[in-house]
Amino acid sequence: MLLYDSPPSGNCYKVRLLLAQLGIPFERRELSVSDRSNRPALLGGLNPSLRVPTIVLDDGRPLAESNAILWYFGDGTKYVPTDRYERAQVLQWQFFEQYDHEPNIAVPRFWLHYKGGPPADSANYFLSTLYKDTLAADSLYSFMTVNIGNDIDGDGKKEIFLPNRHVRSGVASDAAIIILESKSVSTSVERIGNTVPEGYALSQNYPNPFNPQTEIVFQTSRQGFVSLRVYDMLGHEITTLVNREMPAGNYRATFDARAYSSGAYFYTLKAGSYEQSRRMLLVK
Ligand SMILES: N[C@@H](CCC(=O)N[C@@H](CS)C(=O)NCC(=O)O)C(=O)O
Repeated sequence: MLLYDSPPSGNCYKVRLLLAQLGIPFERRELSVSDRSNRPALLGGLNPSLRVPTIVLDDGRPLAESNAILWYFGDGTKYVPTDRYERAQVLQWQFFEQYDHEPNIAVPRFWLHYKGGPPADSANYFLSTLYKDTLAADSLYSFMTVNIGNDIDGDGKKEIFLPNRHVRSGVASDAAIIILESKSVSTSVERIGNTVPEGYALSQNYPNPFNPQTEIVFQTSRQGFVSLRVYDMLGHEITTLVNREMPAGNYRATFDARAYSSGAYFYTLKAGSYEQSRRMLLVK
């Protein structure tokens, strides 16, 4: 049995812990959580999301999703009850863990560990959402800043998460999180000149390689909806630079990649039926 594993991943830890508790031997293949370039070759065909944990059983069948793996090995042992209501309670906890805890607490903590530090320009952010309507009197709140630096809701502004660092097991009101949203669109797009170009074009970014900013020049020959998005090597969208109706013209977009790690990225311009992608290299 082979577990595709990553040491800092909480989802992987759950699987290693249960297998150890049950005394089930397994082999491990460690994958990096930051450099994901070997994932398609290793996990393609095993797990459509290319994520860890992914386990390959002795008979060759793959299984993904940490909680499905826990259920597979736990069922029939003391870790999964037989009573119908208690089984449903296990699922209740597992869905809570993936839907509420993992993205709001675990992932921001992970980013804090790997990226670190408060935003350099905190004055440019305003309080957008409080995860809990009211903070509870018996919880201790100390919000740590995690600059995820991503435009999560696609409105062109960056969000920052501030999870509470004093989270006690089983105390729901501890799981508070503040979301800050940048006041302005985090990337600038300016029109160059007033001419109306002939045809559509997307230029190679300049400078390239770059750190941390680069400029992407493009032209549109008709008024219409334009999107310019940046993707990582796996095709995951990491930010939206433009997503709006624009008059025909020449434009220069600035991509600020200080929140991202070194590597190759793609940017794609879509306008009407025109679509063009180019590659750029961030070297830190
Ligand atoms: N819902 C999945 C989440 C798995 C997941 O997010 N894995 C992370 C590590 S904790 C990963 O592989 N990240 C790299 C990537 O998304 O490509 C599970 O519970 O197994």
